[in-house]
Amino acid sequence: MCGLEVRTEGAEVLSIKGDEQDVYSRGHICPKGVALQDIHTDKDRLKYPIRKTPRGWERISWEEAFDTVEQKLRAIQDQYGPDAVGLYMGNPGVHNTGTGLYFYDFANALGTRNRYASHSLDQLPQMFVNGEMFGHQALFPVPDLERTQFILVLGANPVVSNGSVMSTPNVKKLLQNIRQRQGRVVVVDPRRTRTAEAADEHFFIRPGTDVFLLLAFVHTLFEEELARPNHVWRFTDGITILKKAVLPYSPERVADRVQIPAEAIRRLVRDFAGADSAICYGRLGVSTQQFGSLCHWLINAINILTGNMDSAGGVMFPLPAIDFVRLLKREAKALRWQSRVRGLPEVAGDLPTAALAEEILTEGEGQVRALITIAGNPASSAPNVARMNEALARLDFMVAVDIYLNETTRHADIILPPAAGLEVMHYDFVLNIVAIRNVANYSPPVFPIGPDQRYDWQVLLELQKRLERGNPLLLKAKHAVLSWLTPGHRLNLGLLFGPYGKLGGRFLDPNGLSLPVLKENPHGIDLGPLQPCLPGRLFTPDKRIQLLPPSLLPFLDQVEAALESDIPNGRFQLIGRRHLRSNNSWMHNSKRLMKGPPRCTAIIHPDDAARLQAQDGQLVTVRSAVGSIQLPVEVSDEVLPGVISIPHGWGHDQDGMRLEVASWYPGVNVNALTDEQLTDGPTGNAVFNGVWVEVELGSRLA
Ligand SMILES: Nc1nc2c(c(=O)[nH]1)N[C@H]1C(S)=C(S)[C@@H](COP(=O)(O)OP(=O)(O)OC[C@H]3O[C@@H](n4cnc5c(=O)[nH]c(N)nc54)[C@H](O)[C@@H]3O)O[C@H]1N2
Ligand SMILES: Nc1nc2c(c(=O)[nH]1)N[C@H]1C(S)=C(S)[C@@H](COP(=O)(O)OP(=O)(O)OC[C@H]3O[C@@H](n4cnc5c(=O)[nH]c(N)nc54)[C@H](O)[C@@H]3O)O[C@H]1N2
Ligand SMILES: [Mo]
Repeated sequence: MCGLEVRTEGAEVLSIKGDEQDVYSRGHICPKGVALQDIHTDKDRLKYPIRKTPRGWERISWEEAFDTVEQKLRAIQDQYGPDAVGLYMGNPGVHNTGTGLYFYDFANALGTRNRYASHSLDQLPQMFVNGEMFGHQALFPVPDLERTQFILVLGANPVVSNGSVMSTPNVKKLLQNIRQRQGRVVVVDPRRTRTAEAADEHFFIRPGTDVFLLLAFVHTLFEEELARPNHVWRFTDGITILKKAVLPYSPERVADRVQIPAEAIRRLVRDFAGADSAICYGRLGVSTQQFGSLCHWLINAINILTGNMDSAGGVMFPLPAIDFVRLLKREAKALRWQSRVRGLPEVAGDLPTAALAEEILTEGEGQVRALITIAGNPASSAPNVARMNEALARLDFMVAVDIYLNETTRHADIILPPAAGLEVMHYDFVLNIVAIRNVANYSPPVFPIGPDQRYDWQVLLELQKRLERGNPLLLKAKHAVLSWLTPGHRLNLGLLFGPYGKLGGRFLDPNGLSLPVLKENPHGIDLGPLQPCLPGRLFTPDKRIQLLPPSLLPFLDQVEAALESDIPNGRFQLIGRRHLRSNNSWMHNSKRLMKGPPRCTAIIHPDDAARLQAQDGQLVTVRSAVGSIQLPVEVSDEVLPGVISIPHGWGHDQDGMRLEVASWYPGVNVNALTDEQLTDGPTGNAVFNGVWVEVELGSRLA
């Protein structure tokens, strides 16, 4: 979402800088923005379709590629039914305007219930709780970072990640501003991250125990009568049952388990409740753990109980220029079907990715026999990659819409590479639903594409035309309309009829938005800070909020059992780590991003290092219930004793990949350790944090 100033000469990039005049990012840029140049010129980036043959990969025409995909996938669906073709959509899908605009039509046309996405490796618990409390999975409460007097950050490192479900450039500056206006920044994390360093206070927490801390937080709000109403209480039900539910969880009871003293928890609650405005914000670290959904539910409850939901300086709901939340209303459902093998739930049309491998590997009716991946790398990003690799290798047919030959796409029979990066236009219609201000910004493509290239939306539309079933005449008419509705038309319609549009919220207003208006404003249009909008924007049928959604109740019993269970002795708990110059698995082919000391290391505390007799740089073996890896150790008191921090997105030494720079710095894949059978109860979301592992010095294999 950073505005960029790209200087070019002919087909060459001269420089990429932050756009000083951008209404949102005001000149901010991170190293990945600059590295767009490397993606653009990367000789390994695919630009035309390739097919796997016994002699290796060979180039084929788009026509031939589409013909083959059509014939193979149709045959499989004819024989085994629509669900036999699986679909996996990865993270860059939401960062590519064309992919986002055409994905849902395509997915619906494919008609499979075996749809998977990277959000079940990420924020699905948050989405599920949004659905249960606010009636729509995509209605995210977003920190009003520019006006708050207090932010409590749990399991997020926004200084490095640029804020997730709080999309904003320059988080560091915004946190500094809070402190400058006498506000407070408090971080709860098993590791002293760069965000923790930028905070007033950092509490180390034992991984996976946030649910206890949050229960104790709510307990204390009630016990010390610190709850404070705002307008949201008028349409909120269940305060009394919540009070009863949290009664057993006093700070004194949970303190040892979370490793934060009871008095510190009580003081934190008092500070938070006493602030003029406050935000309880939790992200990936609390989402991808065993009680992810409960954590996000409690975070919402804390914001509601302290009068910080839908109020300035608290958490608020964006109203983007293209109201993607409203447009997705039809998709905002959950629990309509389950995965075949393990019965994991559907949310918003997707099944959890943790179920994908077994759906491919388990024979019988309803088995996934073919797979389409779009901008996804599950062989790197999903838990238990050994099993994922086994599954992908077993498919009858696989097609990848992707720009690289990597850990996942090497399993494909055909790769359909779309244009990307500087070649495509951009409008953040997805990310604006989680932005800290309402803004609208359109970027034209910097470069035209070559005659042999295709845009992502062209690829998806062509696949839809070839694979959709129904009355041929009706389909012909439908596809003609879809072909006429170019991405530009779609954006323009979304803007025109949107909340600020000339034909929508600002009817006949000459300043109302449309695509031409955005094109005249290359630095973007600021639509102002987030505004209170409840109960109007709720999607619950009765326009009320359930403070304790009934679907979560059964999982509270599991929390009680977990709190009473013993902790294994001498073992470590695994946590993840993001780096400013990495982006999940796919930006490691840029030399400029790969500079510096090795990053794929295991950080452990000096006490643990002493116990293992391990020194900086020595190899350790890390073993879990599903696999083991060897990597160099980094000794630092930035992590809690008993914690081991390993980044994801590495392990680029698999056979059959074509990523030269990445292969010089392969690292190892931490998801060889994570277990796809371990998931968040209500959603089936993957668990990456808090996984128990054993660590020993040396590279002895099990
Ligand atoms: N252990 C552990 N595992 C994790 C995480 C963690 O913290 N720890 N994080 C999780 C999270 S939050 C996420 S979101 C997932 C991500 O999971 P995925 O989305 O499956 O993986 P990515 O690494 O983002 O891979 C993106 C893919 O998109 C391709 N690509 C890049 N740009 C484009 C483009 O413009 N068009 C197309 N068509 N393809 C493109 C890349 O080549 C790559 O194959 O990983 C999850 N996995
Ligand atoms: N530079 C960079 N930026 C990125 C990405 C990237 O790969 N690189 N990925 C993008 C994506 S896909 C996403 S989803 C976002 C994620 O953005 P964030 O949500 O900010 O995620 P992380 O940076 O992984 O931070 C998670 C934090 O949780 C901590 N943690 C781990 N376990 C626990 C626990 O049990 N309790 C608590 N309280 N904390 C815990 C970890 O130590 C870590 O500091 O970042 C996005 N931005
Ligand atoms: Mo993510």
